[in-house]
Amino acid sequence: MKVAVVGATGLVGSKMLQVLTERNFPVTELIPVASEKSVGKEVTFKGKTWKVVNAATAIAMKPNVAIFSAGGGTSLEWAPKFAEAGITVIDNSSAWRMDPSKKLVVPEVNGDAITQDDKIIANPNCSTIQMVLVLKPLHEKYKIKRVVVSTYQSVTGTGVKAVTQLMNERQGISGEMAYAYPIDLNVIPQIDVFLDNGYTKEEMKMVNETKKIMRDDSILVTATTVRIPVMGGHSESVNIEFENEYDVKELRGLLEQTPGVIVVDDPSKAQYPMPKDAHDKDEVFVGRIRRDETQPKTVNMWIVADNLRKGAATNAVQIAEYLSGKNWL
Ligand code: 2RA
Repeated sequence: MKVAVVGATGLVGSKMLQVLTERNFPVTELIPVASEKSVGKEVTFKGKTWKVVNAATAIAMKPNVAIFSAGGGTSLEWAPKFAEAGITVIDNSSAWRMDPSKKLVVPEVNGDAITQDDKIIANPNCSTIQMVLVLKPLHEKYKIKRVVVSTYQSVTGTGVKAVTQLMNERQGISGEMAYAYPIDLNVIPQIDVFLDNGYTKEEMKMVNETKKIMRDDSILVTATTVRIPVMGGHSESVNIEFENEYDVKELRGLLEQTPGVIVVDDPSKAQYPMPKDAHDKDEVFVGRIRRDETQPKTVNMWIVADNLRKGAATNAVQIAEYLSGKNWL
């Protein structure tokens, strides 16, 4: 299969190449795509080097699938051109996520929503993906009324520039800033821009994308998203109120049986998920599962995942695997 990776030289793009290799996706030809300033550079994949091309050249090379991770502007401009040429696009930007004519997919949750006619498929936001994977079995069993989530997000979610800012600060080097404030020894309660309602775009992504992926607008979500000086993954403190009564042991058992979810939850041994353990793993880790004693039918938990993997590259490659399994590529 010919696979184009648009934004191949970025953080998520490089992770995409790693995940395609690890999961043995049947790539016979890689088409790395990047902006004009990277055209002609070489990318190593499966022991071979592949020349970076621009988007127009990539379309002419007729890949079976194009995985985009190059920002919303590039996706808005180029995804429709790939799709018109009959190339299926899996898009990691926010450009198409809330477009009612596009599917927003976490394969384990709503892979069945995809049809052969879907030519642009949106990959959700990282912080939403790891949360809905855990919410899905709980909603099916207990019906979720309301979710209150606070995130602790890794600098890798911002990109290379933010990782460099953190590393520079650690070494006392002054350099380009990805954030308006220092991130080392700090916490920034702003991810993306503020909207008129006082929430950030990242927070509203968690609200709106959750409803769309779970195919249930009745689920209430309120979010506070925060950047912390961490690299391995995003963490989330999640409070979930159900319509129906639940049992903690049964709920834990449900999550233990959920594909893609690993329960790490043994307070007696100080066992709980942490970004340093989730780093470079494809699964979503959940722990600190405990009853909210202030309110009936409500549970608290802690969810951690590598935002560049299940939160981005792995989920996109899983969508490609789903399409390939159906012979739709
Ligand atoms: C972040 N959610 O962590 C973004 C990345 N898509 O900033």
